Amino acid sequence: MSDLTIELTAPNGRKYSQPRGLFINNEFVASKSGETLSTVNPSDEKEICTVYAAGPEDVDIAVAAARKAFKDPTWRDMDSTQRGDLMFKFASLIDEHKETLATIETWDNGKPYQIALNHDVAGVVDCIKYYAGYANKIHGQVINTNPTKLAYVVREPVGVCGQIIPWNFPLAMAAWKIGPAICTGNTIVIKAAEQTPLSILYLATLIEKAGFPPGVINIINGYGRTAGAALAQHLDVDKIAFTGSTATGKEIMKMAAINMKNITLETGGKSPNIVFDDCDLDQAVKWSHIGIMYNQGQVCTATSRILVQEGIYDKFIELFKEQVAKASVVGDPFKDNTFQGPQVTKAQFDRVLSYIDAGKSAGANLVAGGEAFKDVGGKGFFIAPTIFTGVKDDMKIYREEVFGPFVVISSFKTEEEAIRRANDTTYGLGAALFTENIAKAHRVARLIESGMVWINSSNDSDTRVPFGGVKQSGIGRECGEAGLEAYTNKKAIHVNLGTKL
Ligand code: TXE
Repeated sequence: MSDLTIELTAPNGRKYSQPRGLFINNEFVASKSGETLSTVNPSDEKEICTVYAAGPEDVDIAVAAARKAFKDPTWRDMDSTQRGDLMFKFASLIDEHKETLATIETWDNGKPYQIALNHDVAGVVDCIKYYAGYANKIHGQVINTNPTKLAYVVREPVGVCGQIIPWNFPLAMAAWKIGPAICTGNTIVIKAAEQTPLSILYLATLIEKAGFPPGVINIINGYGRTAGAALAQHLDVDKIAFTGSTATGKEIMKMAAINMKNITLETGGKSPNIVFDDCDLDQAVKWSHIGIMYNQGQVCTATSRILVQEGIYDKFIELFKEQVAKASVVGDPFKDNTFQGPQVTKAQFDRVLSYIDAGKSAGANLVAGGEAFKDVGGKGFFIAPTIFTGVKDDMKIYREEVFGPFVVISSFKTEEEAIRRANDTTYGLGAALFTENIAKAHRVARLIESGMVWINSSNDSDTRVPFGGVKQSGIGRECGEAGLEAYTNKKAIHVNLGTKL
């Protein structure tokens, strides 16, 4: 057996072949330098395996493969319905392999298996199918100018797209990038996060089976500062799509400037959740819990700042605390009733603990959690769901993204104050609001500075609906028809039908 595959048995007993190579030209290959990276099970802190890590020379090879495929008539001139068919086939293969994909996702990332299966992988199938349907519906335009001129617009693929994804939803973030790029006829080099390299390599095994020509979808693992930076700076990459931290997003913007790449960024957030005193309190409590604690709190749109109107502040805290104690079942992510698994890595675990320390030393009131959760065999990066109340707007824990099961709550008096404080952030990704007053709901939604607003709900996302932020939460949109924008260029063609000089 070559070292490009390893036979593994996951903690739930599932046996499968794990690819370890870089997926370039429909083949798994070793990195040129032989460098590897190690990935760890966050539930027990043991290494799962190592995979090959791309360096700049591997990025060159992957980009060259993508460029060759982009120019090759097999892909360039493929009938758009056929391109859609390949994507539908890919979606069915993902569905057939969903248990293995979800197993790997849970093992490598720590997210509960039931969620990995029924949300993450189901969402991947949904997304690829959605964009498959778009493949033969990308239309241009004819613009009426005058009788002796014909002006029409064709939508063309951008070219070779570099895509850099994070570790919180490894497969789902891959799908959000692959779907719109491929249905519009681009070719891609996608780099997974070094913390979660495994599921995407298994996904790669389905690409050739689906019938994609070599070089259309290339998948590499590697570190951000080497492989990611090489992709962002590459002169033969036409577009960069990135999901990750705001700080890295800014670095990517600078690197992408080298050849003025088209860029889309989806970065961090500190999304507010405004709970008015005329809300359905029971529902507000339940959605507020999901809004921050889902996926171990590792969600860019997590509604991590709860602002509660003063008349219901004490009651909300009492009920919210009860809800967290009841619904945030922390434990082995392979157990069916687990809601919260470990944080993805030791670094993220330490980061959350450091914010817990910051909250305590700033004098915020700790009402739940505030420490590591040790009841899962004494191992793993588990954090007790943490609630701070009485949090002041200038505290670090109120202003910075924590990315864990960690929420801050404070009270407000008026609608005007709630809007002002909700917007008092450099971020602008999501915002939730709870009220039974329909006019107030829409009035506030309009004034919130964010890419998404949830009324009487939190953190809904749907492949068909645009997703993205304003301010320092990003540039551009993913999902929905809007997600196609960044993957096509509009070419204007002017035809002279008889204007003589
Ligand atoms: O993110 P990075 P990290 C936030 C969250 C988290 C913090 C740090 O607050 O705690 O970011 O996480 C690649 N050139 N989010 O350090 O660095 C990297 O390899 C090119 C929010 O993991 O942004 C990975 O593939 N690429 C977020 C990806 O960028 C680089 C999800 C994300 O890593 C690079 C994740 C470089 N110089 C973290 N440096 C969200 N919006 O959902 C890193 N990368």
